[in-house]
Amino acid sequence: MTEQVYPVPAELKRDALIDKDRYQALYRQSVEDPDTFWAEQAEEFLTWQQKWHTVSKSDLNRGEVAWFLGGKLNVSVNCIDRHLAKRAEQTAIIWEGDDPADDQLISYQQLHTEVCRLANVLRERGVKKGDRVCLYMPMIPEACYAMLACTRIGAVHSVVFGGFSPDALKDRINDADCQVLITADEGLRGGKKVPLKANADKALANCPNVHTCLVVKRTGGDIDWNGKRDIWYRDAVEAAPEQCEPEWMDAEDPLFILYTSGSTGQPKGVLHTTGGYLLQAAMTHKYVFDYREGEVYWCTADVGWVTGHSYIVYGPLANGATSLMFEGVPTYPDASRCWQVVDKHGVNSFYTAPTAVRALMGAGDEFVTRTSRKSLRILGSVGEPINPEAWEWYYRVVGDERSPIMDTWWQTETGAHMMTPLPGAIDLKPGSCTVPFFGVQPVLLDAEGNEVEGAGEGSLAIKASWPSQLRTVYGDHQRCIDTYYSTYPGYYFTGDGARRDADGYYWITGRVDDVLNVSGHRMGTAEVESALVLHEQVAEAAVVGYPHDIKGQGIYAYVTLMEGAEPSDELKKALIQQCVQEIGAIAKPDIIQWAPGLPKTRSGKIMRRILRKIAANELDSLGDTSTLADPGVVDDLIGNRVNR
Ligand code: 6R9
Repeated sequence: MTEQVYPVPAELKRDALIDKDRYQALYRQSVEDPDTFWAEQAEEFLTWQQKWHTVSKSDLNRGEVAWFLGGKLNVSVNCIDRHLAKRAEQTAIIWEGDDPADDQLISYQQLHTEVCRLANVLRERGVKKGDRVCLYMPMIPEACYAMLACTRIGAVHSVVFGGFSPDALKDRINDADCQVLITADEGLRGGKKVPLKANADKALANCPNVHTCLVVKRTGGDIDWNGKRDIWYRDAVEAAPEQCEPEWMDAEDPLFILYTSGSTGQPKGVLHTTGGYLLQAAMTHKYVFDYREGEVYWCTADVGWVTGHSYIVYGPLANGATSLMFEGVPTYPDASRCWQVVDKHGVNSFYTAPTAVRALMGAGDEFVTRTSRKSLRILGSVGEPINPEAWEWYYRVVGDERSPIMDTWWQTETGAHMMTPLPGAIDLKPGSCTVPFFGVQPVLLDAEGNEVEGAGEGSLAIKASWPSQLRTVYGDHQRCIDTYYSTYPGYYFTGDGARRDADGYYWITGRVDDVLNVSGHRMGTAEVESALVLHEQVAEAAVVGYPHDIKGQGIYAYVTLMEGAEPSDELKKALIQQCVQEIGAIAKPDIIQWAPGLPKTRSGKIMRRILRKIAANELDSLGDTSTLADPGVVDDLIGNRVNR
């Protein structure tokens, strides 16, 4: 890792919203007197219908967290209505379609009408405060309308990424007991169609409680229709009134559920609530991107992930910003697309994932340098550690050495940025997410659970509650406690490891649990393993990550076949298909190695450490293998490694 320092550019030092002194003063206040600090921010950033009586109340030992108790507000009012007096005609959403000729500008006034009408449709279909609504959507404005329409009437949305399979969708719908699904006929990405309605039909065959499926016509492709359940989105919305009274929500009423992967079993429904989440999403959006009125801001994430929730929809719109939403992929029609979009719409901040940066870097500088990009002011990175080489390229070639890179570390569970530079305040080191945001108190814990002082390395935990913290795992608070609060009592445990240098900068070293990060998508090794063992010829499977040039991590699967089953290329294909079917294309193993045996301890536990080393080709650091039940399997696995 390089330790080169990139100081704050002079211009930003002068006029960024937060400079170094202000960062230090505010940070100090935020940890010494958090209630006063957050109360001031909550007044500044949000519009409340009724003020809170208690700023915060938390007990991390029991995973109990609450902010702004007694306060009442509505998210759609904060993201739309309150901006209308000043910016009814300002663009709220710039939609850029998959096809470069396809785009649309949606003003705050139009957004208001769309959201209110859809909210009325949902109410008419019987959706009430607290009910769950599932969204399985392409990246089209209706995804945004649907999220906000839920918030208008106090319904809890659960967005399922459009790349997930029918099975994965079914599990998520049933776990949250959603009774309404909003989807589209087909999605469009990189010129290819995604059969969303067909997938939804398969899922809904096993979701008996879903009575309504609203369908947006995106491509006009052929789809099946269930007259008792399916309704065309446009028809319904056009017949609905344009005004809709907002439901005033308690600050602690649920806002959304978002499923994410952990180290064991089924994905967890991370639950966020209303006031604290919106506050931290808005505040981080403004300060991390140094957002100024009238600017165009673009986050390339999908709304199916938390980054899309907080930084396409809620943070930017709460700030009255112009948020760009992109339907396509960075390499279609070619690797110049992002920079063409930047020039076309005059984008000022651009926020993406390292995997996209690496893929574009691989395509060559020419795709970038043939565009102007002079509107760009701030760059961002999220989802996984950014390797210094990709960082330098992003900074030098994309940003012309003008735009600082905000490497933002956070999680679905944290709701908003937790460690990140601020453009005018924090000098950068490539590969480091630098320092904590206001109110965030990171600690590194050693194997005994003691806090590491000064420079050092350990498990990354957070010592005090922050407003956008997850409140529970939907329907299973014990699982929330077990996952996040019992490893190190009194702390929130992130699942990441990190190093802190002598300047107090943090460097995320990756997950310390069995969670993979493939192209910035989180996936449990256990999920992929369960998909593999569903195949009748598979006896056992062990999945690990290995370093991958573009994706960050690739999926390496060791598969033990049933007695009598023969390894073959067809079987490999069938196993890959099995993962696509059970989870989605993001879960395709990159490498499958046939493993007659797996390295196990005498108590039968698979020693993943060894499998990770073999997959990474790090054979001199296998460590002690003598405690294995059968040390011989290691030689076999090494001998039959798959070349790449
Ligand atoms: C926002 C998001 C969370 C996990 C997290 C960590 C990794 C995210 C990172 C990063 C290093 C960054 N991660 N941002 N690692 N540097 N800037 O990605 O949420 O999908 O829940 O993933 O991603 O391992 O624990 P989520």
